[in-house]
This record gives sequence, C-alpha cells and structure tokens, in this order.
Amino acid sequence: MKLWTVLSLCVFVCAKHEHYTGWHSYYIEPSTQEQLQALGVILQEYAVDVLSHPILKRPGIVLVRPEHQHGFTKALETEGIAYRMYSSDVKRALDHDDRRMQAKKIENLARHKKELPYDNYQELEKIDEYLVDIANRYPEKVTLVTPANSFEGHPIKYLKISSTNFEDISKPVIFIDGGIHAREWIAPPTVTWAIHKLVENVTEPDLLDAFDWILLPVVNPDGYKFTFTGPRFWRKTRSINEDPSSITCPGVDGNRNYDFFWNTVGTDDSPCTETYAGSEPFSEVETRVVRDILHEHLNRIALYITMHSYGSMILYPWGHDGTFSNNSMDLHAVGVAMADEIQAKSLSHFPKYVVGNSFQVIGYATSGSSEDYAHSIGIPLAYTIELPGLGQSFEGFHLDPSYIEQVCSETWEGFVAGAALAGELFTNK
Ligand code: 0X9
Ligand code: ZN
Repeated sequence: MKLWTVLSLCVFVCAKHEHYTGWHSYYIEPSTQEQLQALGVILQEYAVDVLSHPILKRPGIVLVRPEHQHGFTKALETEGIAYRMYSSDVKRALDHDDRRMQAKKIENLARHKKELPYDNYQELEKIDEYLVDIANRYPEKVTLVTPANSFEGHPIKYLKISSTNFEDISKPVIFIDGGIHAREWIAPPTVTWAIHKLVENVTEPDLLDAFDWILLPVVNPDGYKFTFTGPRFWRKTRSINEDPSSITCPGVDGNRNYDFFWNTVGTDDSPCTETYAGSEPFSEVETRVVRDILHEHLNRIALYITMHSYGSMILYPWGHDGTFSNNSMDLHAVGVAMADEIQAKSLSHFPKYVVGNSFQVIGYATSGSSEDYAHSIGIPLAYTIELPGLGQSFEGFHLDPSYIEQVCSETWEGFVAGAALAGELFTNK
C-alpha cells in the first residue's frame, strides 16, 4: 500500500510539468528607457511570461516557450538589450521542486503529522480543512464564512475572529487576504499562520481584545489549485467570458480587476495575457468577495493587507500613477514599522524590505489592484506585501519550503506592529 502511494506520487510528479518542456528562463537587463519601451513590445510579441518585471538597474526574469526562443533572443539583440539564459530546462527544475515536496509529504504522513504544514507548501484542500477545523474547535471566537464559490465551484472561505463576535462596533477590523495570484505559494501560509497565532498559539492576547480580524488565505482557489496540478506559473483566475479567446485563454488577473482606474495602465485587453483586467471591473467572483468584505466593514477596517510574492516590499497607493494619497505619511510610517519588525526577526541572507509607493518601488504602473481600491473607498491603511523570494530565477516563487515557517513568523511580527499602530491611528481619528 505504501509502495503504491510512493509510486503513484512519482508518476504524478514526473508527468506534471510537461507544459514546460523545452521552456527557457532568461535574465533581461535593459539599460535605457528606450530599451525598456522596446522590451514591452517584444514581451508581448513572443508571449513571454514575466516572472519579475525588469526596470532600469533591476534585471527581470522571464520564461519563454520553445517556439519563441529564437525570435525573442534575436529581437533582444537587435535592440541591444542585455540578456542571459538562466535555465535551459524549466521542466527539470520544477520536477525537482516537486520531488522534494512529495518526499516531505510522505515523511509527514509517515510521522502521522496531520497539521497544516509549514515545512511544505499548503494544498488548497488542507487549507480548507484547517479553516473548518479551527471554526469547529473555537466556536466562541471563530466564524467560518463561505460567501461564494469560485468560477470552478471551489468554496471561497474566510474566518472572522473576534472575542466579541464582531458585535462591538467600536473595535477596528484588520483584514488580510492572500492567494489572489495563484503561483505565489508563500502568501496563503502567512495568512493561515496569522490564524494560528490568533487562536491556537496565542502570544499576543490583546490583539483579540483590541481588534476583530478577517483572514482569507486563498482568494483565488481555482488558480491556486491549478498551480499544484498543472502549470506551476499560472497567475490568474480560471474564468471564461464572452470573449471567444477566453475559451483557449481562460482567467483574469485578479489584481487588475478592481474598480480603480480599471484597465487604464499596466493591464491588457487580451485574455491571452498575464495582466488581462477582465471584461469589466469585478467581473470575477473572487474579487467581488474581497470587495464585499471591504464594503461590509468599511467604517471599521483600519488596516487591509493583501499578501503577494515576491520581492520583499511593502507597497502602498497609488499604484496607477505613483502619486501619494492624503494619508501617505501614515501609510509610510506604518509600512516602515511593519518592515522594521519583520526585519528584526528575519535571516541575514533574506533580502531587506523596501517600503514605499507601489509604482515607485516596483517600477511599473498597475491599475485595478485591491490595495488601491481599498484605499480609494476609504480604508486608511492599505498595503500589498511582496514576501521574500530567494534564488536566482523562478525560485522566487518557490522559496525553499524549509523557509516557509520563517517567512510566516517574521511576517506575523509585521502584522502585530501594523495592527497596533493602525489601532492607535484609528482611535485618534
Ligand atoms: O503586479 C502586481 O499585481 C503586484 N506584484 S506581483 O508580482 N505580486 O504580481 C503588485 C501590485 C501593486 N500595485 C498597486 N498597488 N497598484
Ligand atoms: Zn502577486
């Protein structure tokens, strides 16, 4: 029986990443504004999957399918854009990641470890089971809410955690979500860890006395599940709309789908791109769930954080044009306080966090993001946290699983600091 389990896991792992057979990954390093502009066109023409956006002085990382590699590299050479191949066998690298994950899974099974893992990435079903289990075990503090199913019918679940059953309306609310971008696997565990710290392993009891919490680990369950069973670098939702090309190219970039300067910059009209904004604002049930939470608790949400990866950044509005909001002093101060606390617990070889305006820090404009939307409707403190990624290529999205717990626990320190300051600012407003 055990042998069968091991064999079937191997067959599954080895067949899984066929999609990436022959794909290469490249570093690209444009050195002038003109090259950056030309690059934009090249990336579109060769349907390149951008894992990390290049800006001047910061190389980007891209994946290129076999049939486009020749044209892509020739086009870079014509424009004089520096590049080098990083991985000539993306599939092999992914198979390797999978084998390690499966080995850890088998080891945990053998040890009868039933808890949600923090030494391995968390599968959707395990997260769902955990949310149900916590709600059942701590009914006096925790309420499970399933407001809708995703496009493919997966329940979108979140927890409301409160010592006063959300009835004390003088308490500020902290809302944290993760997993809108499917491939950013480190994001959901930081949200489940926050649940763990608020309910199971409580070291800061005042956090429940002072705040109500809403924690939504996986906004985009379809995409998230898809990356565990199919293309590892899937980013979007999995929906199909009236656009005929969405049948072959499903999915919308959830972080371009909010109604804030929707589809004006940093987006694409074609469903076959990674930053497709959707057919209209809030076309996706997944973003509607987040929108509805934001509006339901609008007067009480003191702090909204959406968890992404990677880059070790704490970003705040406005991301579409790089200007600052009226609350930018507080946004910056609380962002720095969170980064300081994370940094204090971090490892020396992890990248240092950078805090700042979304556009200015990431170097490209984005419209329709959840962070900007939340702030635009009146949430005073709204952030995107780009969690750390290590390594030189797509490892950015696949931080060594042995670091998951480290990232979760250091990020928790940031949440604690952010909540404390957000609470003070909220009460004094
Ligand atoms: O591009 C994005 O959606 C985010 N980066 S990621 O690598 N996780 O995809 C950054 C979004 C920040 N933008 C705004 N707040 N507008
Ligand atoms: Zn993201």
